Amino acid sequence: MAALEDLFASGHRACAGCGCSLFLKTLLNVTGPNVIITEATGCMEVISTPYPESAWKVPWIHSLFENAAPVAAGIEAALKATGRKNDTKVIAIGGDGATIDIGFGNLSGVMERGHDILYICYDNEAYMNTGIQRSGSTPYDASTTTTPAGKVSFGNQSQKKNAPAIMAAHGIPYVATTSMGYPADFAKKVRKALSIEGPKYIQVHATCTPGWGIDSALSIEILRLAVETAMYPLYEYENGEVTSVKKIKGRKPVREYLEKQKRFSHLFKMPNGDKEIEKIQQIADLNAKHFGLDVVEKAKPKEAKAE
Ligand SMILES: Cc1ncc(C[n+]2csc(CCOP(=O)(O)OP(=O)(O)O)c2C)c(N)n1
Ligand code: SF4
Repeated sequence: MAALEDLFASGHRACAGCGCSLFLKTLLNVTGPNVIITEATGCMEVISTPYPESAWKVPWIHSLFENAAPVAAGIEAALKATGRKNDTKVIAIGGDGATIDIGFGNLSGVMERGHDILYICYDNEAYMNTGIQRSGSTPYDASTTTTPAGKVSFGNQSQKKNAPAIMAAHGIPYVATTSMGYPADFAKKVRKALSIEGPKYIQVHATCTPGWGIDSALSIEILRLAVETAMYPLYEYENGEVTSVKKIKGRKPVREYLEKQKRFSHLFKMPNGDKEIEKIQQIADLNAKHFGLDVVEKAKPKEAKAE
């Protein structure tokens, strides 16, 4: 069997252990060549297109920070108007800063107008390209350069914005969360999204090694811990209703996820850090309750007593 050609070429400039570049490579393995990509400025654009080089072997267009969704919508409309839509898929990509903060209004408009595009937000939970500033998707208590942990603060004091729920509230046909800790789950959801006509939104959890302060060799393990602790629940919405969740057998305490990352290391050193970890545990517990994530072991039938 012929080897699959990598449509996202090696030699780009991502850091070792970057979950976001793994996302791009896996995405193109799923889509194949018949795809047009629009991408908001951010780390994944910068590492893949240092002029005059490009890692992209498919049609790819740069857009402004806030504009990836409208540019994709324009391409989709033009393909339809010129009778060239055929099976060509149009995918817009943005980081969480581009998607969940600055491009959120534009994205909402595109979803509302029913364009046949797939929008994928790679969620590394901060503005990494410009130096690890907090975004609306940064988790509670994470230390970033704009929410530094120190004597007066435990780090980011607002909760992660629930962007998938807001996308689902548009009543679009498909919304999903996934994680690069589970590439097969990611591939399955992208395939499903691309088989559906209309606007689709996928949010994929992906590591940033310097931004999270992690050992690059632990990238996948840490992403899996986010799912296994219910810090990053995986689910699908179809037409506004939750239709599937990734269940968790023997949910792990959030400590196991937090302790491997420098962005949370202050919680293990500061007075009252334990109380903050308990608050984060409550966030995970709520996720588990809301989506029914915990696998409940069935009680074993009691053995009949010998007469
Ligand atoms: C309107 C506008 N504001 C700010 C910037 C500067 N800028 C470029 S990339 C970026 C951060 C991108 O963050 P995110 O979307 O989370 O992607 P990441 O870098 O984490 O991959 C910023 C602030 C810009 N290009 N345009
Ligand atoms: S800074 Fe973070 S997001 Fe950017 S290439 Fe490095 S690991 Fe990936």
